[in-house]
Amino acid sequence: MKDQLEQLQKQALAELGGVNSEDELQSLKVRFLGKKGELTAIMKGIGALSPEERPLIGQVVNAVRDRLEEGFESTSLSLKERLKNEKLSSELLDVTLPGRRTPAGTKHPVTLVIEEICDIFAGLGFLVAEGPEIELDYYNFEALNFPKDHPARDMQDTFFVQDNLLLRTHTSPVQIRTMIKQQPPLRIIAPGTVYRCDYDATHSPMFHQIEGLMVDKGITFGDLKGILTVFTSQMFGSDIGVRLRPSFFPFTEPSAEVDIACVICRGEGCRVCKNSGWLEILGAGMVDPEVFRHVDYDSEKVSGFAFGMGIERVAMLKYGINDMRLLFENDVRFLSQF
Ligand code: 2U9
Repeated sequence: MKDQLEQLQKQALAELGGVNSEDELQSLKVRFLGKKGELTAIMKGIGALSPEERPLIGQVVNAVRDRLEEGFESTSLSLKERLKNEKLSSELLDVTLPGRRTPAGTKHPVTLVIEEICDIFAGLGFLVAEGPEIELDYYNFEALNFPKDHPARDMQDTFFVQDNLLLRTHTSPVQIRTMIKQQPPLRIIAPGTVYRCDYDATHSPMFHQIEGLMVDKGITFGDLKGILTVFTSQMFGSDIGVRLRPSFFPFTEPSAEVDIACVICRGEGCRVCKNSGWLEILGAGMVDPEVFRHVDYDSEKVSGFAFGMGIERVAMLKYGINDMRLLFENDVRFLSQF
């Protein structure tokens, strides 16, 4: 029996040397020292020994149990230490390595142009005004003096939500709403998204506009020309040529279309300006008295000018983009160039 016990101790200590995890250690302990383990199994034979042999073997059993318990305890400690060191070295962090860059977004060219134009007009004392994109027919057409049979009011040109409700076709209703709430003097610009049924290389069903409105006593067409000249020179360069051509809009009288000298050929004639040397960038005019009547302004006492421009068109000219659809395809390789 003594041999058996020594053999068991040898076997257990040998297996302890190969333990690699807490689980293995635990099951080894159960196998050798557990209630149904190998040591208990050997001890069951003690009853069959002679009374002289029993205390001697009892001592050996105790010595083997003590030795094994000590072995399990020290293996458990060294295993914990080893696992901790392995974990630490696998998680080793080199704090001297350069950090990973988070890819930063860029502003959309339309946003850049809106911000630039708003900054220029802010410098001229204009405040930014905003309004809803889903608009009543009244604010979008009626109050702006569009006749009932005007083609813009057709379903082919305007997205109707309901009978009297539509996606605004310009930001002009913002100025109408502002005038209803506020008395002159007024100096506002209204940037925003607008919608029209139109789609090709130079038209998108969703696009952006900035419109401006100035109303006070004694505002003249000369004030309009002055403000627009400051704007075009700050936006396109102080030496840029500007010309006004007579035009017609239901909401302004007189009205004009504003051209700048072609930013590509500077007036020489090229493909972009269709050899005319000029690029149309704005519409403008003196606010029609009929519009003032709708917002209860007295056109005998005050007058005003208004203007409007399409942002995508300005962005295309400024950045040399030849297809408006590129602005809305959301290709980051394109958008991150501006
Ligand atoms: C009120 C009164 C008058 C705004 C104006 C234009 C001329 C104009 C176009 C430019 C290109 C629209 O995006 S575009 O197609 N706009 O030509 N807009 S005057 O006149 C107003 C606005 C509001 C109450």
